[in-house]
Amino acid sequence: MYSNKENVNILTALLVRHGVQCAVVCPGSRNSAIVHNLHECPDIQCFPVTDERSAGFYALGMAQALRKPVVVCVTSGTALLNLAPAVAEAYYQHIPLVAVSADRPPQWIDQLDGQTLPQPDALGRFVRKAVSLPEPTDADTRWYCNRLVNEALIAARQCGGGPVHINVPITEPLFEYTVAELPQERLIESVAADMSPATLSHVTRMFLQAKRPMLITGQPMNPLLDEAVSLVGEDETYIPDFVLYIGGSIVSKRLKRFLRKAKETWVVNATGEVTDTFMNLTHVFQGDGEAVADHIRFMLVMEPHPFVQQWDALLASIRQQAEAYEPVYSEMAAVKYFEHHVGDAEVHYANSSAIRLANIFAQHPVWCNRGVNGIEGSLSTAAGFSCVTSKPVFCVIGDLSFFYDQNALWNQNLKGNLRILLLNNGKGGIFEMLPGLEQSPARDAFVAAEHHTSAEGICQENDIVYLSASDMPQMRAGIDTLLNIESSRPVLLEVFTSPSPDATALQSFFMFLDKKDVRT
Ligand SMILES: Cc1ncc(C[n+]2csc(CCOP(=O)(O)OP(=O)(O)O)c2C)c(N)n1
Ligand SMILES: [Mg+2]
Repeated sequence: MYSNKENVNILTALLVRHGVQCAVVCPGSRNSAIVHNLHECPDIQCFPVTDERSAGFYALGMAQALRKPVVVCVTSGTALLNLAPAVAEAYYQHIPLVAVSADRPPQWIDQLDGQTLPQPDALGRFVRKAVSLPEPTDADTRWYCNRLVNEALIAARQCGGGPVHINVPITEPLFEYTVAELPQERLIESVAADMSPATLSHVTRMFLQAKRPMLITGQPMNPLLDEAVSLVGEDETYIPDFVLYIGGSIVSKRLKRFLRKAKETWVVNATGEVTDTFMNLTHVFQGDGEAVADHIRFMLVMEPHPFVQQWDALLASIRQQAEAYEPVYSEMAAVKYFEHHVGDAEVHYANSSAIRLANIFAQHPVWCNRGVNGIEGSLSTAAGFSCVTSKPVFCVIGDLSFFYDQNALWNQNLKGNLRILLLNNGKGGIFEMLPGLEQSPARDAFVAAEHHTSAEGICQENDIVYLSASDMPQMRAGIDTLLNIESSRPVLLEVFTSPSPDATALQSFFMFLDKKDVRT
């Protein structure tokens, strides 16, 4: 039996019709009618997560894995505000996260009623669309409710996808489950326009005819480009005149500065928005950037371009040097060894040093919350991802990011396919690498939040298999175990390093490259 709240039933029926399969649900009484319905519905699987901030990132990870909209359902009040970080991340990653909040009826807002705040636009600019459903009383309001839900679920998938917010006011009594069937709801379908073949061939021709074209894709990573740009220095022969930028954010500041030297950039993205990252944008095309990139790569195989070849040779040579470089025991040594052995798995990297090291050593696409670069949800995103796949899911993460998001592990749905490589250097090691900051006596204790915490207790509490390593042989053996051990529960390897060898391993790598002068 379903709830007797009509807007909740219309919402549930339309979630099913729009293909939603998974919902992350958070505890609460106001949203219990929605949670009840989602659970009752045979087409939707529910995953409980208590901390809404973590729940939002769980849903983000699931939507990444499934490539479909995923619901996160919260109760009223601050519960909704706790979704903001994940929603902002989803906005910039173009992930169809559907935030569903229960609310009091509008007449009770700002009347000092409990757990109440103005909810309808609370997620502000970080959602593609926000709707607040009526509680239907007649055919007109029923139609309105249906239309609003359709509008929101269409917006979640339009223009490359993005988060939306559906606010659901529910009048008491809340707990009556008397409806046998969900209503037959009208589905409104939206069909996106493709980029025209003429536009595709125009963009491709511009690329191939340019003297020095460069394709920058939207992955969280641009493997080795940071190192390449540092080596190239002022050498004009490497500066592109035409950049084709396929959206997404770029990790390396150095790379961004370098691409600002190009004469012009053309952008292809799903929304058609102006993202003038390199300050030389002249054209924006609305379309599927990855499809354009694939087409250009295909054309380059048939018709190799000397400038692209020059860059490919440089990157291949740096790749060789990266393989040859033997870092001292450090985070870098751990990521290098891990990437050497992980094969083609789903790997989530947290922000800070982890993703920077992935940029050097990973030779496959990786996941990273690079939309807004927050450190707060990486573990939850990987955990959510792991719940909806049977493939192994790895999360490579620094200590501050890990302890911040430890609630991700407080979850009985986790399975043995979640594997965590925790790089514990006792602080935000990244702050060791910011020239000038060492002059501040506040650096270690207050900016980098130095600590002596280990994950062992957290693992014990949450039934996570715990491994640790404090030197090179232990780290290698630990990673071998992390990659291969059979386990029905998640496994975590905590690699203890110190920030100063972590920093020197990276600096020596750049010096090693410089000496080799890998330019051809
Ligand atoms: C929500 C949030 N708060 C603060 C920051 C700023 N910040 C960026 S990196 C970093 C340190 C991360 O430390 P850790 O996870 O230990 O990684 P390490 O730098 O040691 O590799 C911080 C605090 C952020 N990106 N996001
Ligand atoms: Mg750290």
